Amino acid sequence: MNKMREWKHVFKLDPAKEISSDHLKGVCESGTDAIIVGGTDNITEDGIINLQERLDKVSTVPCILEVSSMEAITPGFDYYFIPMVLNSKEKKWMMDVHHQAIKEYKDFLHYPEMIFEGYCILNEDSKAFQYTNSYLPDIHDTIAYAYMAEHVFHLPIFYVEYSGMYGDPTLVKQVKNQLNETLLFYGGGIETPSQAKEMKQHADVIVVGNSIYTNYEQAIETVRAVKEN
Ligand code: 1GP
Repeated sequence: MNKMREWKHVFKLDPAKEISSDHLKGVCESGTDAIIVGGTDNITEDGIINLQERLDKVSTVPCILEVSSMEAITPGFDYYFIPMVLNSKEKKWMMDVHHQAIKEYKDFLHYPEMIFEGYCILNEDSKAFQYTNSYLPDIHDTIAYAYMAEHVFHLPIFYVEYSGMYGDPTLVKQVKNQLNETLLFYGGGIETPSQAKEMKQHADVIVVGNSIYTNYEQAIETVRAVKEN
């Protein structure tokens, strides 16, 4: 997974949302570095398999399943990203669901394909924030979580998640200053090339999700915006 160190841009597709074949092909051929399949609401195995089959036909970049529920894990992805929600108030979302899954499936798991992410969810209105019963950390809390992701848990990814809302670039900058080994992923509210550029100045990888469905042309332009840097 060393290639991940070269990534700049990732699209995140939601299996519960409709996307036309033309747009799906456009996403795959946009020059993005990888495609994550993930979401919080109405995620079903059928929805994931359907999107995976469509991606298989057109994608030449790595396809990743970001696991939000153990019931909806399907084989055949290049990688599996497993969020550990550092700012959840419940240990369940940081550790217990993972513990249960490993207890049950450890003989079937292939570790190099599984990548654990230290998640810090910073948009109180997002589904993920509410679903995982998170609290809103301030900048000092967030920096300390980044420190823990790298130095305590040795996680390959620290994910600043503003899902649905454009976040604070100065926070992202300060978080980046904390990290040397752990990669910084930023996701949330990126709709324009200039927003993509702004966040990419600090984050190693930017993740563009919802705007694929709301403003496709601009979303595609975010790839070139960060690749030009
Ligand atoms: C969501 O971080 C991603 O998990 C991307 O966020 O959908 O707001 O682009 P948006």
